[in-house]
Amino acid sequence: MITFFSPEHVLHAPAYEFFRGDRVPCFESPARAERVLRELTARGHEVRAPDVDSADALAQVHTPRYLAFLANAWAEWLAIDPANAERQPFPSVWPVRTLRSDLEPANFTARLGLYSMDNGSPLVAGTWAAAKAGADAAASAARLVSSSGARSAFCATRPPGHHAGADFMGGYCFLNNAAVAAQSLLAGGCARVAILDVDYHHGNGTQSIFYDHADVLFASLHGDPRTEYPFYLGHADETGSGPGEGSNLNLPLPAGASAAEWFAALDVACDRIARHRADALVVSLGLDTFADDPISTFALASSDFSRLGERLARPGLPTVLILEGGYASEALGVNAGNVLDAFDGA
Ligand code: Q9C
Ligand code: ZN
Repeated sequence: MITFFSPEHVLHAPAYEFFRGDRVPCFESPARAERVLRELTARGHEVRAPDVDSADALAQVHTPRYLAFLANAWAEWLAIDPANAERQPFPSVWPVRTLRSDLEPANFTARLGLYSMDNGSPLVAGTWAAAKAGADAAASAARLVSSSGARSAFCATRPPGHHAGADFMGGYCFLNNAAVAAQSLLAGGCARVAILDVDYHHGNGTQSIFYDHADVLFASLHGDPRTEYPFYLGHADETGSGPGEGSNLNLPLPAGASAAEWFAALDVACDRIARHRADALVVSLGLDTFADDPISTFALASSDFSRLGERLARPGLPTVLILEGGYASEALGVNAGNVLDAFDGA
């Protein structure tokens, strides 16, 4: 299948994030996408630059004031002090319960907190350009499968997207690429879309964006939020709201779950997707379910990613696969390649 890859991803290369109070090198690094690109190229996959502007889809997925903040954030940060060019901004205050989030404070750090769910999403000069190019890749993949008859397309995107909500960043994510793909598929004529999120972490942003939509099913298997990030969403009792009641399926698994448990949950998610009668499938393809992932606790082997690819092809739907997490950089290319090659071969 064709892979969309935006070289601008390298513009998002923050120096550090926080871990237990210390600054540590970012787990979400440019090396991730480069490993995937190298392996897919070696396996003979065609790689294309994005050729669709995601602006229309982004305006459906995110709020105007969040998009404006993200696009201008670095310029505002520099305007405070030119020496900020060498510093990473982090939020330090958030509008939690009882505080107002309807008003935008003038203060930059206060707005950064308003538009963040955590302090784990470092923002740098090129973040907007990299994230926008990733969203363009998602829109490009959606157009390819909805209008050219292609069976599938992959986006080797970073930064990832599934923790980003309508008006907030979080968990290394800024723009919700999977939501952009789903929205683009709807705009391209699909009446019903299913999103399957197989990242280790619950895709809180994607769930929240489509929570009251009947036409978009969100199904996710992930580490139980009682112990795993993002902690505050992803429980089994979250089934959708209003018209979307019944169109959200969470399958939390205990930390340390085996590959057998994981594939059993995958079957449950696929059964639900079959009942949704979707016209297209979006896969949030996190690879942090890998046994050697440095921040996750599931146990998939590289060969299990072939099994996943074969399983994803079974519904027979036009499918957009989008890279989310996965931090064992050395194995990332092989694991992504195994999913795609098994999908193509099924
Ligand atoms: N310092 C995705 O996989 N917590 N995001 C990291 C390590 C946040 C993961 C803790 C994990 C977010 C897209
Ligand atoms: Zn993840």
